[in-house]
Amino acid sequence: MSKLLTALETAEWLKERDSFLLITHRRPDGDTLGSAGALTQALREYGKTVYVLFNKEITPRYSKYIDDCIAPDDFIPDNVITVDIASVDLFPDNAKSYANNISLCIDHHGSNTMFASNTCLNQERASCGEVIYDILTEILDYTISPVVAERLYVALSTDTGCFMFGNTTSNTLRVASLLVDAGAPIKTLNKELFRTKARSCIKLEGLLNTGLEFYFDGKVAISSITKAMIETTKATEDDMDNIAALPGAVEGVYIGITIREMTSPEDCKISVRASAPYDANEICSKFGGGGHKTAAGATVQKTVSKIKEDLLKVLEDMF
Ligand SMILES: [Mn+2]
Repeated sequence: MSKLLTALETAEWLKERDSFLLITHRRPDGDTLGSAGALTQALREYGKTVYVLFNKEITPRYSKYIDDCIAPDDFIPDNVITVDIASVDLFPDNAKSYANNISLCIDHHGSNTMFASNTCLNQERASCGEVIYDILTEILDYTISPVVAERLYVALSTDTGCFMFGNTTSNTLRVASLLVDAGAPIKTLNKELFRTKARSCIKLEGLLNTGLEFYFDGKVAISSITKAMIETTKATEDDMDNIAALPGAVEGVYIGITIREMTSPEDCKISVRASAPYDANEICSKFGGGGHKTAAGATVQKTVSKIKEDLLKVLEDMF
């Protein structure tokens, strides 16, 4: 059984201990990396030894927020902490050996499986970065530095689509404004993260826009990304960072679904974005995945066309 800790108890827990290794999730996003980079920096400023386990899927977009945190190969931690990870299935391969030995899990996913000895979970928070913020502000003799503010802003802003997704709360905006006061350079960050796209990204989006399929009176849009499309456009992981939001951006669409071929035609990732009354987590749980009401995902060992068939059957029951 995992022990649930409040933000205050987590702050105390961290103060009493030292020598931490942080783990980020597979296909790391701005939230897991920004959270890990911020917590590492803050605890180092507080005098602790902290590193982040190397994650081979870190993309150039986020590397600058995490590069100075990466653990040397010979680092043996006393405490292993996960950030923004709902279950051990989301561990990168090189983190699997720690799976039964996680001292603390810091997360905001309602689907968290309580795999750690201690868990600081707040599913009211839009991002793990906000949970980290809650914890850091409970360390009374610590003040958030500009570097920590910048990294937390990366976490908050990316998990909320620059504060535009339905998960954004007054708390998200309040914390963001406090991060601006603490020195987060929002002009640069917003331009880099939300108003700049590589040419390869624009090309892939062009293909996906053309290929969009609509169902149930246009309430559902499905986008399929094949390996061939990725190869012809030379799209990178970075380019596809926010691609799951694309079908949901069409007028009248309540459920936007992206099916992407991963390592082989029979290895696909489904990403679902939904707005009320529909529930993305409910849809993805039918495929062994999960997440939030507004955004969820699953990995399925079937072809794109078979998954589409299965999805339409699940959706039929909802419409
Ligand atoms: Mn997150």
